[in-house]
Amino acid sequence: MDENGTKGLMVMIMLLVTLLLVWKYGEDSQLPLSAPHMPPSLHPLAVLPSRLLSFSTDYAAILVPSILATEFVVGDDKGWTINFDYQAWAQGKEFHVGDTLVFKYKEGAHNVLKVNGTGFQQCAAPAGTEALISGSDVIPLALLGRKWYICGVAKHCEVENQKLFITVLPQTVSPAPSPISAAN
Ligand SMILES: [Cu+2]
Repeated sequence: MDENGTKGLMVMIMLLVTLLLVWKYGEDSQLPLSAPHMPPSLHPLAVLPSRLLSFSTDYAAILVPSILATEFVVGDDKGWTINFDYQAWAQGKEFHVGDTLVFKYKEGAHNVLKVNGTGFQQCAAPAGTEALISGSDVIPLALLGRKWYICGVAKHCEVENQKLFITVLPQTVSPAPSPISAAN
C-alpha cells in the first residue's frame, strides 16, 4: 500500500468514526453541547424542539378525552326553578363522571341542597347541609352513582317539585378516530 492509499484509508476511518459519533450523539440528547464534529442539524438544541413537539402531541392525545366532559345547565333555558319537570329533563341524558351540573337561578330566589334518597323523598336536608346560593352553582360530578338535589327555599321542593335525581355513569373515553373511518 503506497502513501496515498494509507492516507485515504486513514481519512475513511476518521470519516466512519465521525459518522458513528454523530449518529450516536444525534440519538442521545445527553450530549455535551460543544461537540465540535457535529453538523448543526444534529445539534441537540436543533433536535430539541421537534422532540418537545412530538412529546406534547402525544400528551394532547391523552388529555383530549377529559376535555370532552359535558356541562349540563339544569333545566336548560328555564334554569333551576319551580313548576319544571326535572325528571323529564334528566330523562335520556347521560351523566358521566367528569361532567358538571350548573344550577342557574336568580340569587336569593332558590338554592341547591345536595341530599340523599330519603332527603329527596321528604324534601328535607339534614341539619348542617350547606346550601349553594350563588345563583350559578357549579357541581362537578366526581363520583359514580345516584345524586339527589333539592331546593331548600320555602316549599319549592314539596309543593312545586323543584328536585332533581340523576345517576352518574363511569367516565367516557372517546375512541381515537380510526384510520378506516377517516379514509372514508
Ligand atoms: Cu326554589
